[in-house]
Amino acid sequence: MQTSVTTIERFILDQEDRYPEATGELSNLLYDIALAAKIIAAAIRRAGLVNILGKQGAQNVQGEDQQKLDVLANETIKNCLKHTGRVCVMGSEEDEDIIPVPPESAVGKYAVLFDPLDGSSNLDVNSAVGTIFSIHRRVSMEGRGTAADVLQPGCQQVSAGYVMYGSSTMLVYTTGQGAHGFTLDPTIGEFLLSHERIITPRVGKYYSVNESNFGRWDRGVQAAVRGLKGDIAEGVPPKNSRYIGSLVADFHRNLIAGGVFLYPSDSKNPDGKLRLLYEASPMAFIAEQAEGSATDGMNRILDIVPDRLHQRTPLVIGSREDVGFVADTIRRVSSSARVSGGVTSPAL
Ligand code: AHM
Ligand code: MG
Repeated sequence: MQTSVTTIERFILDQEDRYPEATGELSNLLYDIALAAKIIAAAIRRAGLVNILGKQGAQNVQGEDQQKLDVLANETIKNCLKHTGRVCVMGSEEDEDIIPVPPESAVGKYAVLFDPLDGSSNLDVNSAVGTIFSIHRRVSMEGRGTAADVLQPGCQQVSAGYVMYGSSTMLVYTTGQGAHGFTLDPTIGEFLLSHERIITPRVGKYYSVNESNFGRWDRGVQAAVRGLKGDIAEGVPPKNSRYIGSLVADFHRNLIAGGVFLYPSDSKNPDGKLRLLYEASPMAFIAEQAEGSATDGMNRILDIVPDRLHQRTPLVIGSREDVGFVADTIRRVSSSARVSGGVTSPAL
């Protein structure tokens, strides 16, 4: 039996000790999120046994069916954060508008954005789902939080992370000092350090994309995906395909094993499908901290200045050289299509 372990609490405190000016508020906020993750993980484990799987009967603001666990996860995170005095405003995939903390609560200095249960269409088939979060320091000067506090570019994040509810529950986070992973030990209810300072391979084994959209992509994206398969002369050595349809699980696998995930725009989703503020940006922060990269095809994801809460973006993320190959191919094919009068979109 191992007697020396590093809990997430101890790890966060050790990191904070390097900053004499730190007040501990961010560390406590990260514990609040870890607590919410444990509650959600427990609910997901029980989901097959009690009748909480399935649709809630409502649609969320994106027009998608809400699953009961989506609702539970969303409420759990809000309840774990709103009375702590550490948060001024929240933004969730499941809520149309920003969520300032209630009037009776103390107002804190952080804005938190989250996708409470990403990939939830996988729940009914017992596959991995996740929670994604992004933390910004408030920029509004007084009162409860405002839209300006959540509408900040990803490069201003003070922390970001995700929780993957898979065969085990893992939490990966960064505060800008590397990306670190913790695995939940269900017997003691603690997240224990299992992946310190994750570095993703520069070139990956896998490419991950929903290829059923192939006919809806522009020629640049089609060429890039053919290139990843090793099907074109200018391509890379052939990669294996892996796609679950759960961003957290697809991203996590590629982060550890190396690979590139892409969700480009297509004729049905001209701005892409994934959300900038609580899906792409936090994952991009983790990817860069692990020496990977993330782009929308033209711009670094972390540089995009948002103008609305549920803004979507094309996303190419993962191993640095693979992301570069995809972006270069799209730009090259798109510009040659423009020269020859072909129709193609400027970004992914
Ligand atoms: P969700 O937040 O409603 O679950 O949607 C986001 C999910 C991502 O996890 C995943 O990468 C993507 O949608 C899969 O989309 P598709 O089924 O079109 O491949
Ligand atoms: Mg999502």
